[in-house]
Amino acid sequence: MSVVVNGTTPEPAIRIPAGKTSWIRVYNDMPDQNTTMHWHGLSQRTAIFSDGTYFYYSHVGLQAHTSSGSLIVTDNGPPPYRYDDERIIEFGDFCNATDASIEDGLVAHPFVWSGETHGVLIDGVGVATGSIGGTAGCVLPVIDVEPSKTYRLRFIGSTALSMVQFGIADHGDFTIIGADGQYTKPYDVRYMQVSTGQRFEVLFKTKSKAELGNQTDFVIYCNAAPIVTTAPATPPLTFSNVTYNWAEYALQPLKPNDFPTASQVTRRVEIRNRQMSANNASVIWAASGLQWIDTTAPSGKPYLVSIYENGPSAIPNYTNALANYGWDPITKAWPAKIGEVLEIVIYNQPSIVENNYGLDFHPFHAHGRHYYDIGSGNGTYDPAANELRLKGYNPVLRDTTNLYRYTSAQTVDSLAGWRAWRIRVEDAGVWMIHCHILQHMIMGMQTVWVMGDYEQIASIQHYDAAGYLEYGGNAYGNDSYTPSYVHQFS
Ligand SMILES: [Cu+2]
Repeated sequence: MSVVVNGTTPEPAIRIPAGKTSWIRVYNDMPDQNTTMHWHGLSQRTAIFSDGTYFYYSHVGLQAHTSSGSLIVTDNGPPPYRYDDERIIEFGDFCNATDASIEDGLVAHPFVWSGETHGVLIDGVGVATGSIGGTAGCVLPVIDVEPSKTYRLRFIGSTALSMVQFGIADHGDFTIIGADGQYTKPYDVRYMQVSTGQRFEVLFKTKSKAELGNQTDFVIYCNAAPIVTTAPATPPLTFSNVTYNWAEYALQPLKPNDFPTASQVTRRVEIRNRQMSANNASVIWAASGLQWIDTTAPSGKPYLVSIYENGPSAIPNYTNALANYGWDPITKAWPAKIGEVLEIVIYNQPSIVENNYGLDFHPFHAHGRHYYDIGSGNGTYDPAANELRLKGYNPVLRDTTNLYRYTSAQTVDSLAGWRAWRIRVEDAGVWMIHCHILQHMIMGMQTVWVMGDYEQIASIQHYDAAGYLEYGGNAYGNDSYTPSYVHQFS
Protein backbone atom coordinates (compact mmCIF):
# COMPACT_ATOMS: atom_id res chain seq x y z
CA MET A 1 0.00 0.00 0.00
CA SER A 2 1.32 3.41 -0.89
CA VAL A 3 0.13 6.86 -1.89
CA VAL A 4 -0.66 7.85 -5.47
CA VAL A 5 -1.89 11.05 -7.07
CA ASN A 6 -4.59 10.91 -9.73
CA GLY A 7 -4.15 7.14 -9.64
CA THR A 8 -0.55 7.00 -10.82
CA THR A 9 3.04 6.82 -9.72
CA PRO A 10 4.95 8.82 -10.76
CA GLU A 11 2.28 11.47 -10.50
CA PRO A 12 1.16 13.21 -13.68
CA ALA A 13 3.67 15.72 -15.03
CA ILE A 14 2.61 19.30 -14.44
CA ARG A 15 3.68 22.00 -16.88
CA ILE A 16 3.18 25.62 -15.92
CA PRO A 17 4.29 28.73 -17.80
CA ALA A 18 6.90 31.07 -16.33
CA GLY A 19 5.70 34.46 -15.17
CA LYS A 20 2.03 33.51 -14.89
CA THR A 21 -0.13 32.57 -11.95
CA SER A 22 -1.14 28.93 -12.06
CA TRP A 23 -3.56 27.21 -9.74
CA ILE A 24 -2.83 23.71 -8.56
CA ARG A 25 -5.49 22.40 -6.19
CA VAL A 26 -4.47 19.53 -3.96
CA TYR A 27 -7.16 17.30 -2.51
CA ASN A 28 -6.50 14.74 0.17
CA ASP A 29 -8.76 11.78 -0.53
CA MET A 30 -7.15 9.59 2.12
CA PRO A 31 -9.48 9.22 5.09
CA ASP A 32 -6.74 8.08 7.47
CA GLN A 33 -3.61 10.08 6.56
CA ASN A 34 -2.43 13.66 6.43
CA THR A 35 -0.49 14.72 3.39
CA THR A 36 1.36 17.76 2.13
CA MET A 37 2.65 18.75 -1.28
CA HIS A 38 6.13 20.16 -1.45
CA TRP A 39 7.01 22.11 -4.60
CA HIS A 40 10.65 21.17 -4.54
CA GLY A 41 12.99 23.92 -5.70
CA LEU A 42 10.46 26.74 -5.74
CA SER A 43 10.07 29.60 -3.28
CA GLN A 44 6.34 29.75 -3.60
CA ARG A 45 5.95 33.44 -3.00
CA THR A 46 8.38 34.59 -5.65
CA ALA A 47 7.88 34.56 -9.39
CA ILE A 48 9.74 32.08 -11.54
CA PHE A 49 11.70 33.57 -14.37
CA SER A 50 13.04 30.67 -16.37
CA ASP A 51 12.42 27.16 -17.52
CA GLY A 52 13.40 24.47 -15.14
CA THR A 53 12.83 21.10 -13.99
CA TYR A 54 11.33 20.71 -10.57
CA PHE A 55 9.21 18.06 -8.89
CA TYR A 56 6.44 17.77 -6.37
CA TYR A 57 5.83 15.17 -3.74
CA SER A 58 4.38 14.49 -0.34
CA HIS A 59 6.56 15.64 2.55
CA VAL A 60 4.86 13.32 5.04
CA GLY A 61 6.66 10.16 6.15
CA LEU A 62 7.57 7.86 3.29
CA GLN A 63 4.64 8.85 1.06
CA ALA A 64 7.12 10.32 -1.43
CA HIS A 65 8.20 6.78 -2.31
CA THR A 66 5.31 6.79 -4.74
CA SER A 67 3.77 10.23 -4.38
CA SER A 68 6.12 12.20 -6.60
CA GLY A 69 5.84 13.80 -10.03
CA SER A 70 7.64 16.18 -12.34
CA LEU A 71 6.90 19.88 -12.35
CA ILE A 72 8.15 21.73 -15.42
CA VAL A 73 8.19 25.51 -15.53
CA THR A 74 8.22 26.24 -19.24
CA ASP A 75 10.40 28.95 -20.74
CA ASN A 76 9.12 32.42 -21.34
CA GLY A 77 10.19 32.60 -24.99
CA PRO A 78 12.74 30.42 -26.79
CA PRO A 79 15.08 28.40 -24.55
CA PRO A 80 18.78 29.32 -24.69
CA TYR A 81 19.69 25.87 -26.05
CA ARG A 82 18.34 24.24 -29.20
CA TYR A 83 16.87 20.75 -29.12
CA ASP A 84 14.24 18.78 -31.04
CA ASP A 85 12.28 17.19 -28.25
CA GLU A 86 12.53 16.29 -24.59
CA ARG A 87 12.07 13.36 -22.25
CA ILE A 88 11.61 13.20 -18.50
CA ILE A 89 13.69 10.54 -16.74
CA GLU A 90 12.51 10.27 -13.17
CA PHE A 91 14.28 7.82 -10.86
CA GLY A 92 12.44 6.12 -8.03
CA ASP A 93 13.10 3.40 -5.48
CA PHE A 94 10.97 0.28 -5.19
CA CYS A 95 10.78 -1.30 -1.75
CA ASN A 96 9.17 -4.66 -1.16
CA ALA A 97 7.46 -3.39 2.00
CA THR A 98 4.78 -0.92 2.90
CA ASP A 99 5.68 2.67 3.76
CA ALA A 100 4.17 2.15 7.20
CA SER A 101 6.24 -0.94 8.03
CA ILE A 102 9.47 0.76 6.96
CA GLU A 103 8.63 3.87 8.95
CA ASP A 104 7.69 1.85 12.04
CA GLY A 105 11.09 0.15 11.93
CA LEU A 106 12.99 3.41 11.59
CA VAL A 107 11.54 4.81 14.80
CA ALA A 108 11.37 1.50 16.68
CA HIS A 109 13.20 0.45 19.87
CA PRO A 110 15.28 -1.35 18.88
CA PHE A 111 15.84 0.21 15.51
CA VAL A 112 14.99 -1.81 12.37
CA TRP A 113 16.63 -0.67 9.13
CA SER A 114 14.44 -0.58 6.01
CA GLY A 115 17.01 -2.55 4.04
CA GLU A 116 18.36 -1.35 0.74
CA THR A 117 16.11 -0.68 -2.22
CA HIS A 118 14.70 -3.65 -4.16
CA GLY A 119 14.88 -1.93 -7.49
CA VAL A 120 15.56 1.42 -9.09
CA LEU A 121 12.67 2.58 -11.27
CA ILE A 122 12.69 4.83 -14.31
CA ASP A 123 9.43 6.75 -14.62
CA GLY A 124 7.82 4.24 -12.26
CA VAL A 125 8.91 1.14 -14.21
CA GLY A 126 11.62 -1.36 -13.40
CA VAL A 127 12.58 -4.84 -12.35
CA ALA A 128 13.31 -5.77 -8.76
CA THR A 129 16.62 -7.28 -7.74
CA GLY A 130 16.57 -11.01 -8.42
CA SER A 131 13.76 -10.81 -10.97
CA ILE A 132 14.16 -11.09 -14.74
CA GLY A 133 12.66 -8.57 -17.12
CA GLY A 134 10.05 -9.96 -19.47
CA THR A 135 8.90 -12.62 -17.03
CA ALA A 136 6.03 -12.73 -14.57
CA GLY A 137 4.80 -9.29 -15.48
CA CYS A 138 8.15 -7.60 -14.88
CA VAL A 139 8.43 -4.82 -17.43
CA LEU A 140 11.66 -3.04 -18.25
CA PRO A 141 11.63 0.72 -18.66
CA VAL A 142 11.92 1.97 -22.22
CA ILE A 143 12.79 5.48 -23.34
CA ASP A 144 11.54 5.92 -26.90
CA VAL A 145 13.58 8.23 -29.12
CA GLU A 146 14.01 8.87 -32.83
CA PRO A 147 17.23 8.88 -34.88
CA SER A 148 19.30 12.00 -35.55
CA LYS A 149 17.69 14.13 -32.93
CA THR A 150 18.87 16.16 -30.00
CA TYR A 151 16.87 15.58 -26.85
CA ARG A 152 16.65 17.59 -23.71
CA LEU A 153 16.62 14.95 -20.98
CA ARG A 154 15.21 16.13 -17.68
CA PHE A 155 16.60 13.93 -14.91
CA ILE A 156 14.73 13.92 -11.61
CA GLY A 157 16.09 12.19 -8.52
CA SER A 158 12.98 11.13 -6.65
CA THR A 159 14.43 8.02 -5.11
CA ALA A 160 13.96 7.51 -1.40
CA LEU A 161 17.52 6.42 -0.79
CA SER A 162 19.52 5.55 -3.88
CA MET A 163 22.14 7.59 -5.65
CA VAL A 164 21.79 6.60 -9.31
CA GLN A 165 24.45 6.52 -12.00
CA PHE A 166 23.02 6.40 -15.52
CA GLY A 167 24.48 5.93 -18.96
CA ILE A 168 23.42 4.77 -22.42
CA ALA A 169 25.58 2.21 -24.22
CA ASP A 170 27.47 3.18 -27.41
CA HIS A 171 26.63 6.85 -27.27
CA GLY A 172 28.56 10.04 -26.60
CA ASP A 173 28.61 12.35 -23.62
CA PHE A 174 25.68 14.01 -21.96
CA THR A 175 25.99 17.79 -22.04
CA ILE A 176 24.66 19.29 -18.83
CA ILE A 177 22.77 22.55 -19.49
CA GLY A 178 20.91 22.89 -16.22
CA ALA A 179 20.89 21.86 -12.57
CA ASP A 180 18.10 22.20 -10.00
CA GLY A 181 16.06 24.44 -12.31
CA GLN A 182 18.89 26.83 -13.28
CA TYR A 183 20.49 26.96 -16.71
CA THR A 184 24.22 26.32 -16.74
CA LYS A 185 27.01 26.75 -19.23
CA PRO A 186 27.47 23.46 -21.14
CA TYR A 187 29.45 20.80 -19.28
CA ASP A 188 30.08 17.31 -20.66
CA VAL A 189 29.94 14.14 -18.57
CA ARG A 190 30.32 10.49 -19.55
CA TYR A 191 27.45 9.42 -17.32
CA MET A 192 24.93 10.97 -14.98
CA GLN A 193 24.99 10.82 -11.20
CA VAL A 194 21.73 11.81 -9.53
CA SER A 195 20.92 11.79 -5.82
CA THR A 196 17.48 12.09 -4.32
CA GLY A 197 16.26 15.68 -4.61
CA GLN A 198 18.54 16.63 -7.50
CA ARG A 199 17.54 17.54 -11.05
CA PHE A 200 19.74 17.89 -14.10
CA GLU A 201 18.99 18.89 -17.68
CA VAL A 202 21.20 17.53 -20.42
CA LEU A 203 21.39 17.51 -24.19
CA PHE A 204 21.68 14.05 -25.72
CA LYS A 205 22.18 13.24 -29.42
CA THR A 206 20.76 10.04 -30.88
CA LYS A 207 22.49 8.23 -33.72
CA SER A 208 21.52 8.66 -37.36
CA LYS A 209 19.77 5.85 -39.23
CA ALA A 210 23.04 5.04 -41.01
CA GLU A 211 24.94 4.82 -37.72
CA LEU A 212 22.25 2.63 -36.23
CA GLY A 213 22.30 -0.08 -38.90
CA ASN A 214 20.04 -2.81 -37.60
CA GLN A 215 20.46 -1.94 -33.95
CA THR A 216 17.65 0.18 -32.60
CA ASP A 217 17.78 -0.77 -28.91
CA PHE A 218 20.53 0.34 -26.60
CA VAL A 219 21.15 -0.75 -23.09
CA ILE A 220 20.48 1.77 -20.39
CA TYR A 221 22.93 0.99 -17.60
CA CYS A 222 22.89 -2.81 -17.65
CA ASN A 223 20.35 -5.64 -17.47
CA ALA A 224 17.83 -3.62 -19.38
CA ALA A 225 16.35 -3.64 -22.87
CA PRO A 226 12.95 -4.42 -24.32
CA ILE A 227 14.25 -7.14 -26.66
CA VAL A 228 17.42 -8.23 -24.87
CA THR A 229 16.23 -10.08 -21.76
CA THR A 230 19.53 -11.24 -20.34
CA ALA A 231 22.38 -9.13 -19.11
CA PRO A 232 25.32 -8.53 -21.45
CA ALA A 233 28.30 -10.76 -20.61
CA THR A 234 30.43 -7.71 -19.96
CA PRO A 235 28.94 -4.48 -18.61
CA PRO A 236 28.47 -2.17 -21.60
CA LEU A 237 29.44 0.91 -19.62
CA THR A 238 32.02 1.66 -17.01
CA PHE A 239 31.01 3.77 -14.06
CA SER A 240 33.04 4.69 -11.02
CA ASN A 241 32.51 3.91 -7.37
CA VAL A 242 34.25 7.19 -6.66
CA THR A 243 31.19 9.41 -6.48
CA TYR A 244 32.64 12.51 -4.82
CA ASN A 245 34.24 14.06 -7.91
CA TRP A 246 31.25 14.01 -10.25
CA ALA A 247 30.63 17.52 -11.65
CA GLU A 248 32.20 19.21 -8.61
CA TYR A 249 33.42 22.82 -9.10
CA ALA A 250 32.10 22.47 -12.66
CA LEU A 251 28.60 23.89 -13.12
CA GLN A 252 28.46 27.62 -13.81
CA PRO A 253 25.39 29.77 -14.48
CA LEU A 254 24.50 30.82 -17.99
CA LYS A 255 24.02 34.40 -16.76
CA PRO A 256 25.71 36.18 -13.84
CA ASN A 257 23.96 35.30 -10.57
CA ASP A 258 25.38 37.71 -7.99
CA PHE A 259 27.67 35.15 -6.36
CA PRO A 260 28.74 36.57 -2.97
CA THR A 261 32.47 36.91 -2.36
CA ALA A 262 34.12 35.61 0.81
CA SER A 263 34.32 39.15 2.17
CA GLN A 264 30.55 39.55 1.79
CA VAL A 265 29.89 36.57 4.05
CA THR A 266 28.54 37.81 7.39
CA ARG A 267 28.38 34.54 9.34
CA ARG A 268 29.59 30.97 9.05
CA VAL A 269 27.42 28.19 10.50
CA GLU A 270 28.45 24.57 10.86
CA ILE A 271 25.94 21.73 10.76
CA ARG A 272 27.65 18.65 12.18
CA ASN A 273 25.76 15.49 11.31
CA ARG A 274 26.16 12.22 13.08
CA GLN A 275 24.28 9.04 13.78
CA MET A 276 23.62 8.44 17.47
CA SER A 277 21.80 6.15 19.84
CA ALA A 278 18.88 7.54 21.71
CA ASN A 279 16.83 6.08 24.54
CA ASN A 280 15.77 2.48 24.24
CA ALA A 281 18.21 1.54 21.50
CA SER A 282 16.66 3.64 18.77
CA VAL A 283 19.01 5.09 16.16
CA ILE A 284 18.76 8.74 15.21
CA TRP A 285 20.52 11.34 13.09
CA ALA A 286 21.34 14.62 14.79
CA ALA A 287 22.52 17.95 13.35
CA SER A 288 24.90 19.65 15.79
CA GLY A 289 23.27 17.64 18.55
CA LEU A 290 19.66 18.27 17.50
CA GLN A 291 17.41 15.52 16.19
CA TRP A 292 14.46 17.19 14.45
CA ILE A 293 11.30 15.22 13.70
CA ASP A 294 7.68 16.23 13.17
CA THR A 295 6.96 16.40 16.91
CA THR A 296 10.04 18.47 17.84
CA ALA A 297 8.49 21.94 17.57
CA PRO A 298 7.71 22.91 21.19
CA SER A 299 4.38 24.50 20.29
CA GLY A 300 3.22 21.23 18.74
CA LYS A 301 2.21 23.22 15.67
CA PRO A 302 3.87 24.22 12.42
CA TYR A 303 6.30 27.09 13.05
CA LEU A 304 4.48 29.50 10.74
CA VAL A 305 1.19 28.87 12.51
CA SER A 306 2.89 29.40 15.86
CA ILE A 307 4.45 32.66 14.66
CA TYR A 308 1.09 33.97 13.45
CA GLU A 309 -0.67 32.99 16.65
CA ASN A 310 1.95 34.02 19.18
CA GLY A 311 3.77 36.88 17.49
CA PRO A 312 7.45 37.80 17.98
CA SER A 313 7.85 35.45 20.97
CA ALA A 314 7.62 32.47 18.59
CA ILE A 315 10.70 33.64 16.65
CA PRO A 316 13.86 31.73 17.71
CA ASN A 317 16.22 33.73 19.88
CA TYR A 318 19.15 34.83 17.72
CA THR A 319 21.61 35.49 20.56
CA ASN A 320 20.93 32.18 22.26
CA ALA A 321 21.26 30.37 18.93
CA LEU A 322 24.70 31.89 18.26
CA ALA A 323 25.83 30.54 21.62
CA ASN A 324 24.45 27.08 20.77
CA TYR A 325 25.87 25.95 17.40
CA GLY A 326 23.34 28.10 15.51
CA TRP A 327 20.08 26.69 16.84
CA ASP A 328 17.85 28.10 19.57
CA PRO A 329 17.46 25.61 22.47
CA ILE A 330 13.85 26.65 23.16
CA THR A 331 12.26 26.61 19.69
CA LYS A 332 14.73 24.05 18.22
CA ALA A 333 15.02 26.24 15.13
CA TRP A 334 17.92 28.00 13.38
CA PRO A 335 17.33 31.78 13.06
CA ALA A 336 18.76 34.07 10.38
CA LYS A 337 18.28 37.76 9.67
CA ILE A 338 17.25 39.18 6.32
CA GLY A 339 20.39 40.63 4.73
CA GLU A 340 22.77 38.09 6.21
CA VAL A 341 25.06 36.24 3.80
CA LEU A 342 25.55 32.84 5.38
CA GLU A 343 28.26 30.36 4.72
CA ILE A 344 26.83 27.02 5.80
CA VAL A 345 29.33 24.20 6.21
CA ILE A 346 27.70 20.78 6.46
CA TYR A 347 29.86 18.12 8.09
CA ASN A 348 29.92 14.35 8.31
CA GLN A 349 30.94 12.93 11.67
CA PRO A 350 31.41 9.24 12.46
CA SER A 351 28.52 7.31 13.94
CA ILE A 352 28.68 6.67 17.66
CA VAL A 353 26.17 3.82 17.50
CA GLU A 354 27.86 0.73 18.96
CA ASN A 355 31.20 2.48 18.38
CA ASN A 356 31.12 1.58 14.68
CA TYR A 357 32.25 5.09 13.58
CA GLY A 358 30.55 4.51 10.24
CA LEU A 359 29.75 7.19 7.68
CA ASP A 360 27.09 7.65 5.02
CA PHE A 361 26.37 10.07 2.18
CA HIS A 362 23.66 12.70 2.43
CA PRO A 363 22.08 14.75 -0.38
CA PHE A 364 21.31 18.02 1.42
CA HIS A 365 18.33 20.03 0.23
CA ALA A 366 17.35 23.58 1.12
CA HIS A 367 13.80 24.86 0.83
CA GLY A 368 13.20 28.42 -0.28
CA ARG A 369 15.97 30.48 -1.82
CA HIS A 370 18.59 28.51 -3.75
CA TYR A 371 22.17 28.55 -2.52
CA TYR A 372 25.54 29.00 -4.15
CA ASP A 373 27.29 25.67 -3.88
CA ILE A 374 30.94 26.40 -3.06
CA GLY A 375 32.15 22.82 -3.11
CA SER A 376 32.98 19.82 -1.02
CA GLY A 377 35.90 17.82 0.26
CA ASN A 378 37.28 15.31 2.65
CA GLY A 379 38.30 16.19 6.21
CA THR A 380 37.88 19.74 7.51
CA TYR A 381 36.75 22.76 5.49
CA ASP A 382 39.68 25.12 4.83
CA PRO A 383 38.27 28.51 3.72
CA ALA A 384 41.58 29.79 2.33
CA ALA A 385 42.27 26.64 0.32
CA ASN A 386 38.71 26.57 -0.99
CA GLU A 387 38.93 30.23 -2.00
CA LEU A 388 41.76 29.25 -4.35
CA ARG A 389 39.52 26.63 -5.96
CA LEU A 390 36.77 29.23 -6.41
CA LYS A 391 39.08 31.59 -8.31
CA GLY A 392 37.59 32.19 -11.75
CA TYR A 393 34.70 29.89 -10.94
CA ASN A 394 31.14 31.12 -10.47
CA PRO A 395 28.91 28.45 -8.89
CA VAL A 396 25.41 27.93 -10.23
CA LEU A 397 22.50 28.21 -7.78
CA ARG A 398 21.46 24.80 -6.48
CA ASP A 399 18.95 23.34 -4.06
CA THR A 400 20.31 19.80 -3.49
CA THR A 401 23.98 18.74 -3.31
CA ASN A 402 25.78 15.83 -1.71
CA LEU A 403 27.65 15.58 1.53
CA TYR A 404 29.78 12.65 0.41
CA ARG A 405 31.25 9.68 2.18
CA TYR A 406 35.01 9.55 1.63
CA THR A 407 35.94 6.65 3.87
CA SER A 408 33.94 4.01 5.68
CA ALA A 409 35.01 4.89 9.20
CA GLN A 410 37.19 7.34 11.10
CA THR A 411 38.07 8.15 14.67
CA VAL A 412 35.15 9.24 16.74
CA ASP A 413 35.35 13.03 16.85
CA SER A 414 36.92 13.65 13.46
CA LEU A 415 35.36 15.84 10.81
CA ALA A 416 35.00 13.38 7.96
CA GLY A 417 34.04 15.45 4.95
CA TRP A 418 32.19 18.68 4.24
CA ARG A 419 29.86 20.43 1.80
CA ALA A 420 29.66 24.23 1.84
CA TRP A 421 27.10 26.73 0.59
CA ARG A 422 26.66 30.49 0.57
CA ILE A 423 23.14 31.80 0.97
CA ARG A 424 21.82 35.32 0.63
CA VAL A 425 19.09 35.50 3.25
CA GLU A 426 16.42 37.43 1.37
CA ASP A 427 13.20 35.42 1.52
CA ALA A 428 11.46 35.79 4.87
CA GLY A 429 9.81 32.61 6.05
CA VAL A 430 10.30 29.21 7.62
CA TRP A 431 12.48 26.95 5.51
CA MET A 432 13.90 23.49 6.03
CA ILE A 433 17.44 22.34 5.29
CA HIS A 434 17.55 18.55 5.41
CA CYS A 435 19.04 15.36 4.07
CA HIS A 436 16.78 14.20 1.23
CA ILE A 437 17.05 10.49 2.02
CA LEU A 438 13.55 9.74 3.31
CA GLN A 439 14.79 7.27 5.92
CA HIS A 440 17.27 9.79 7.32
CA MET A 441 14.59 12.47 7.50
CA ILE A 442 12.36 10.23 9.56
CA MET A 443 15.35 9.49 11.82
CA GLY A 444 15.81 13.23 12.41
CA MET A 445 18.32 14.60 9.88
CA GLN A 446 16.47 17.87 9.41
CA THR A 447 16.87 21.51 10.42
CA VAL A 448 14.27 24.28 10.44
CA TRP A 449 15.38 27.81 9.62
CA VAL A 450 13.36 30.86 10.57
CA MET A 451 14.51 33.69 8.32
CA GLY A 452 13.43 37.22 9.14
CA ASP A 453 11.67 38.82 12.09
CA TYR A 454 7.98 38.65 12.93
CA GLU A 455 6.96 41.65 10.77
CA GLN A 456 8.84 40.30 7.76
CA ILE A 457 7.48 36.77 8.08
CA ALA A 458 3.90 37.80 8.83
CA SER A 459 3.77 40.28 5.96
CA ILE A 460 0.62 38.57 4.75
CA GLN A 461 -1.95 40.02 7.15
CA HIS A 462 -3.35 37.80 9.85
CA TYR A 463 -6.88 37.95 8.46
CA ASP A 464 -5.60 36.79 5.06
CA ALA A 465 -3.64 33.95 6.64
CA ALA A 466 -6.30 32.86 9.12
CA GLY A 467 -7.72 30.16 6.88
CA TYR A 468 -4.37 28.37 6.84
CA LEU A 469 -3.88 28.26 10.58
CA GLU A 470 -6.09 25.31 11.42
CA TYR A 471 -7.37 22.12 9.86
CA GLY A 472 -10.51 22.74 7.87
CA GLY A 473 -9.89 26.47 7.63
CA ASN A 474 -11.45 28.35 4.74
CA ALA A 475 -8.18 28.22 2.77
CA TYR A 476 -8.71 24.50 2.26
CA GLY A 477 -12.13 24.19 0.67
CA ASN A 478 -14.01 20.95 0.25
CA ASP A 479 -16.60 19.31 -1.97
CA SER A 480 -19.13 22.01 -1.30
CA TYR A 481 -17.13 25.22 -1.27
CA THR A 482 -14.18 26.78 -3.07
CA PRO A 483 -11.26 27.74 -0.86
CA SER A 484 -10.78 31.42 -0.15
CA TYR A 485 -7.43 32.74 -1.31
CA VAL A 486 -5.18 35.75 -1.40
CA HIS A 487 -3.66 36.95 -4.65
CA GLN A 488 0.13 36.91 -4.34
CA PHE A 489 0.62 38.79 -7.60
CA SER A 490 -1.03 41.97 -8.77
CU1 LIG B 1 21.17 11.42 4.95
